[in-house]
Amino acid sequence: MKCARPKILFADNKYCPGCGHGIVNRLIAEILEESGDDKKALAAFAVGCSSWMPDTFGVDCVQAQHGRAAAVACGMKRSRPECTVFAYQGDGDALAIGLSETMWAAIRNENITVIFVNNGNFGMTGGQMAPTTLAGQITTTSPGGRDPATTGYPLNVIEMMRTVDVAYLARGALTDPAAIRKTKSYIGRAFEAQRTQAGYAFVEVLSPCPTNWKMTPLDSLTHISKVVEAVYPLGEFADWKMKK
Ligand SMILES: Cc1ncc(C[n+]2csc(CCOP(=O)(O)OP(=O)(O)O)c2C)c(N)n1
Ligand code: SF4
Repeated sequence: MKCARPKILFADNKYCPGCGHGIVNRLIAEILEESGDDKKALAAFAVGCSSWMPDTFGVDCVQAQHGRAAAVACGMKRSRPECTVFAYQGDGDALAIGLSETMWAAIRNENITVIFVNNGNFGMTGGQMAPTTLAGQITTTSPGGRDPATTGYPLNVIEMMRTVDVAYLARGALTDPAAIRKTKSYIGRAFEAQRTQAGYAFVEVLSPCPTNWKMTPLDSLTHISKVVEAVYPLGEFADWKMKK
């Protein structure tokens, strides 16, 4: 059975075969279309492989400077509160150059939705070490494996955000259809938080980068479920509805 592509995705994506970005793009498109928010969606796209998004994802958008997508999304939402605003960022973008903007949007509990794609490296520029790179992981800038003694430990940004008052935090994966469905439900809840004015919502998605990991797409998914999820556990970590 061929599933109809959401209309908002007006062209085939440009990511490498087996990349997780294409799946996450599709989930966001489905959620926006199913909720009717596609008519009033505004996006702040990041620098990185997500910079391909404006070529295929049909919403009004700003291509933010490196690391600044959350700040741009805050400005969009404050000036156009009737719109559904989301930032879409990779881990290098959101946690290396953009950690300050990422955290301050959360600390202010801005009423935006942030979708954060964690593939453990700087994908677009050739697989350099990112804040999320696992201890011992080989990248082009950690050829002997990441050494926490000199570069620190992998950054769990959801744990940082749990220390401030935000509406919604979740981490999903794309390892099989059940995981993809769960991730879709997390992204849906993150947009629901914005619709109900609950405040800041952040969904991290553990995503394969087979090209830079130098693995097959299938091995990349196994690597996430066997290795990456032990460092970045899946689940919901804050939920505004539970606070009431
Ligand atoms: C100020 C600035 N510094 C560096 C770059 C180069 N640059 C472009 S994409 C990128 C990496 C993005 O990696 P990530 O956010 O993890 O996204 P991915 O490509 O993995 O999806 C870098 C460093 C840039 N464009 N601007
Ligand atoms: S380099 Fe990695 S993150 Fe970028 S499109 Fe290719 S597989 Fe995806």
